[in-house]
Amino acid sequence: NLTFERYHKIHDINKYIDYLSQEYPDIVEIETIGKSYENVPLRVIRIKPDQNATDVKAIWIDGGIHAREWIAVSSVLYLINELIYNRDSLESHMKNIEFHIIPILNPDGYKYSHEKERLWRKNRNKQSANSCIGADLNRNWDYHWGETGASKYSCAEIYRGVKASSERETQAVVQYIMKNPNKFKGFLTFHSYGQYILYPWGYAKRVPSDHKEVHRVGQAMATAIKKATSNEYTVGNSATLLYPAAGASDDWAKGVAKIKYAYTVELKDTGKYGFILPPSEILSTGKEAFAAVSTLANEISSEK
Ligand code: 0X9
Ligand code: ZN
Repeated sequence: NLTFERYHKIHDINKYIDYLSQEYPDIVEIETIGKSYENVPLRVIRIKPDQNATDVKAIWIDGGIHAREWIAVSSVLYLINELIYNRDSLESHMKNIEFHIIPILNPDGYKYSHEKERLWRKNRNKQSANSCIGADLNRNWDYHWGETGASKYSCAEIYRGVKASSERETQAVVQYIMKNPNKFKGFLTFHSYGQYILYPWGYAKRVPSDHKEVHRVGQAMATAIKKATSNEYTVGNSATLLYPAAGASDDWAKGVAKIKYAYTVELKDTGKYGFILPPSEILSTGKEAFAAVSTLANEISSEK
């Protein structure tokens, strides 16, 4: 089992995931959906719905697309743990939801942030001999790619990559979701920090036509978080609340895969520790992530 008292390296996370799939083969399934630039397998953990569930709907969850945001990884691991071990106490309507979860979408960057540079953000792609390393995986998605808030310079922290979907990590997710886009009703990507629940669009200060419902569900997630830990999360349109940034995964999920409820959740904190959130915050932040996920699952399962 995994402790939530410290941040873990990829090797230990993989052992934990292997253990889960061996111990709970009826509930947990693992699929390798591709490889990172440095050939690390990208593994999706599927948590299956109740055996006799009808009208099954899927939710996508990822963490660790940005290397230094360790709390996103630990929170996704925490919620996997909850979904498996507290299965019996989950609200009944959650039982027709199938979760597709990837705790570390950017394993190369994650490793680098552990071993070399704590505040590394991008992946580790060596674009070419005379360029800087790494593309920002959250500027690489094929929806309004390369517009505002993304850079064409390889040395920039928000480098968009050579073209839309140029990175293997992006490609793996795109391929996986696009095999069956209609079954996904929710998309949650965990980041840090700021305590925000953000929804599209992020490429411009513009909202989709269904933004009222999307906002309401976002607000319900924030209310559940508040109930769980008394922390405040602010809900709103990404470009307006934060800044315009094109090519992020949430915009792709909504714009291309047509997943109605797509959110970026910026976890703790609001700036005191920022990316270097102390391990003592892992458990409570995990609870916040789980509160958000169960609220979204409930909303989605009761929607026609
Ligand atoms: O800039 C980002 O990629 C995200 N913030 S972070 O500090 N974790 O890097 C926010 C992305 C919000 N979504 C869109 N702009 N579409
Ligand atoms: Zn981020």
